[in-house]
Amino acid sequence: MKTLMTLLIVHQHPKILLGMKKRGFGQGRWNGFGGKVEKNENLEDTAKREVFEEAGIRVENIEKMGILNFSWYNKQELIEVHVFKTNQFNGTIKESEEMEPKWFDIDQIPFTAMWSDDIHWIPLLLDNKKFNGIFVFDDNDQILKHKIKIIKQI
Ligand code: 8OG
Repeated sequence: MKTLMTLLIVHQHPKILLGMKKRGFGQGRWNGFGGKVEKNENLEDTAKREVFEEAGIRVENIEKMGILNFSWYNKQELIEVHVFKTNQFNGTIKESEEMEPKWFDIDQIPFTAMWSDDIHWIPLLLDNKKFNGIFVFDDNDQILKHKIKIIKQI
C-alpha cells in the first residue's frame, strides 16, 4: 500500500522556513510542513491545510516542485511525497503541537538533523528545478539506493 503525502517548503530568499517535528513519524528532525492526503482532498488542499495546522500560516500560490518515492529494503511501506514550494504566506508563524517553526539561512540548512534524502533534492528546489526521486532506506533511515532526475514539467 502506498501512502500519499505532501511537503511544503516556504522559501523567502535567502531563508527557508523549517519546523522541528516534535512527535510521531520523523520526530527530532527539521522538515518542511506536510502530511497525509485525506479522503476527498486534493494534493494542493492537503499542502495548504497541513501548513496551517503545523505553522499557523495560510498559503495560496504554491508550486509543485517534485515527487519523491520512499521505501525501506525490508518493509512493505511505500510513501509518495509531493513537494511544493511557495514564497508567500499570510498570518503569523506559530508553534503547534507537532512542529516548532524556525527560519534558516539557505547556507545553514541543518541537513545532518533532517531526513537523509533532503540534501539530494532541497538544493534543486532552491534552484527552481523540478525533480523526481526514488530512495530506498535501511533500518536507520539511511539511503541504500537512490535515483534523482531533474524534469522539465511535473
Ligand atoms: O503526517 P506526518 O507528520 O506523519 O507526515 C510526514 C511528513 O514527512 C510529510 O510531510 C512527508 C514528510 N516526509 C516523509 N518522508 C520524508 C523524507 O524522506 N524527507 C522529507 N523531507 N520529508 C519526508 O514522509
